[in-house]
Amino acid sequence: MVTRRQLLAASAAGGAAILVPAGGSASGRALAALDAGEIPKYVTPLRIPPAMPAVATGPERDEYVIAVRQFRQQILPPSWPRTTVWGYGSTAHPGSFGCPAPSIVARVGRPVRVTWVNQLVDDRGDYLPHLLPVDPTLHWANPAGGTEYRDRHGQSDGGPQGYRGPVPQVVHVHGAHSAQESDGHSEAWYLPAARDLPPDFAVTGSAYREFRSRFAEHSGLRWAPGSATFEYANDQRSCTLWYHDHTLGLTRQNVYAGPAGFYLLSGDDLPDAVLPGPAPTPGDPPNTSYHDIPLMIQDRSFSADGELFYPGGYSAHPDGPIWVPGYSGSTIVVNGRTWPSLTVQRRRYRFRLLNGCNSRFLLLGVVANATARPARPVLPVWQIGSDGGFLPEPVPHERLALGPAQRVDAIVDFTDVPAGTELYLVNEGPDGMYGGGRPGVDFPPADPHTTGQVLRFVVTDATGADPSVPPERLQLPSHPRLGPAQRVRRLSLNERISGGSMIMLLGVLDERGRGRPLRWSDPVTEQPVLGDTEVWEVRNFTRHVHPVHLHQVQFELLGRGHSGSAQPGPGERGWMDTVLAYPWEVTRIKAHFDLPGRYAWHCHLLEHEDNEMMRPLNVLPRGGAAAGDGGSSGGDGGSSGGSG
Ligand SMILES: [Cu+2]
Repeated sequence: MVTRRQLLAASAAGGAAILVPAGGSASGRALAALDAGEIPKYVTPLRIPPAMPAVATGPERDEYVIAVRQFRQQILPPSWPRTTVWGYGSTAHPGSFGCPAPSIVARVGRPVRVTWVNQLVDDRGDYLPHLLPVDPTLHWANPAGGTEYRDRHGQSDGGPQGYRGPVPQVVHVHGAHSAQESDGHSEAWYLPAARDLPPDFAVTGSAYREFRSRFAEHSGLRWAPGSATFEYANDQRSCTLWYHDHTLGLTRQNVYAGPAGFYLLSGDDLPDAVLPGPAPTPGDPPNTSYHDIPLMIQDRSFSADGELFYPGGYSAHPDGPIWVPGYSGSTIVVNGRTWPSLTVQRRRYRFRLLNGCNSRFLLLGVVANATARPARPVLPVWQIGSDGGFLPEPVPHERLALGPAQRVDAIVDFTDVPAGTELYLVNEGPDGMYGGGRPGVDFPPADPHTTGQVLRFVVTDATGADPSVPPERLQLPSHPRLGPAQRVRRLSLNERISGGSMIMLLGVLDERGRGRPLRWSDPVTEQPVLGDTEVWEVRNFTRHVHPVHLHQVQFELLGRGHSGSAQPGPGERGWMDTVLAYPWEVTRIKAHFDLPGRYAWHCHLLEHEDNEMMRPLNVLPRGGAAAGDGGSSGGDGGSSGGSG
């Protein structure tokens, strides 16, 4: 009998894009998918996440208490059903919960302390099960395994929704230079402090207790049950970060259910008014107009009743809900609403673009005709920054590539656009997996009538002068580049059949230059020494583009291409925490590791990350020898180009 896993593996092997049709069937509950083509576009204004209210702003730090809760939000247009989601908000401000959550507004050099509380409980304090089907057979948090079998493969009970127990959570601020105990390690999860936790369940992940002790040691503060307190030093450059869940083997569903927000770090950038502003700040009066706007772009599918749809729950197969190798939603959601509209004045706007999709790649442009393909851009998107801060100089893009988890800090200048004009942010990325190349040539672009559209701009006259500097004349702050590397690591991205599925694995290179795939629990190989700078050469042996993310660091891209020596694109010459590794290429990055302890590096296609495409990254104290395979000592390595 051919299992569904084998079918999925076969279609993955055939390079077919996304494998699972939206909508479901069988197992009694026939649930129609909502037809994305019937959802009216541009009928709701863009929601701009406000600033997260702090509970204290003392002389030493800002303090927040932020919970994740379940609530309903109007994501589809008004008169359509509301959607049950999860999202973050301040426990002191019940009205603050949203998808995306309010943005944490932080200053360089001023620490932020957040107590993150898992409040996925109902009114009586009983735990809420997941909104989406959960595959318990992956290597995942597995609370039902008890302390002995947590953070391991679990067992299926054959139910169509899989694991229905209390849901683990742990928050990672993506791109932050965080101490290990505050990084949101995948095995530092915690269940809600619910009344009815089953007594034999593990209530925390296997790393929680160690990190709780470390945090208590230097702060004197002990984490309460159902929570973790993390501190962010903000000792990095001004940049656009974001926060989201990072639970082992469950990140894809935890993020898809909604909880995510921006973490906007500023302070060492440019004098006021050089860049378009303002952005939301705490206590803004209503109707403040903002010219620095974060845009969290996500794809989601819905059932006919307006609830989130993610595949796996309605399988007729006795295996029950299963992991899928990738999923692209049928609608585009920006800041928590499908296809919103933004009225802009004839002036410059700064947009913090984030691809918050699980596995969809975006190729964005600003056009006058929303459905014409190839898209004909009418305004450049001026990129001024990447994940970790400003570029050396502004870069105009007609078509901007944005992989999952990547951010682009951008300026769009509407000054010369006649009032009354309607423009569109469109997407020519694929509706399935991305292997690189050009839309319309190497792959069909996303459906121009649905996922090929993102946001509408309606241009109006300016109500005041625009003091910001035109992007073509902007001088951006410069930052020193990293010094020479002490070590070169040769790493790999690999495909393997496992349990009937094609899965993706990180790994090292063997002595003959072949990929040697490794899983999350294999012996640690990436162990830089504290204070060292390393070059990582990541060879991609798969047919897919993978967004490779390292925790702790912002790195430099040195080169890519077959030998790793092709120059990075102009938009890739700044600091990054997530880099696109193209098929059959070597992606060469350089990073400086200056915090000791246990971290991770992984693919940020969340379906890949959740099924073993993640590896430990342990920074060893100085004095010990750098350990692990795949490394060679000395210099920037044999490949030419890009000493940085
Ligand atoms: Cu991947």
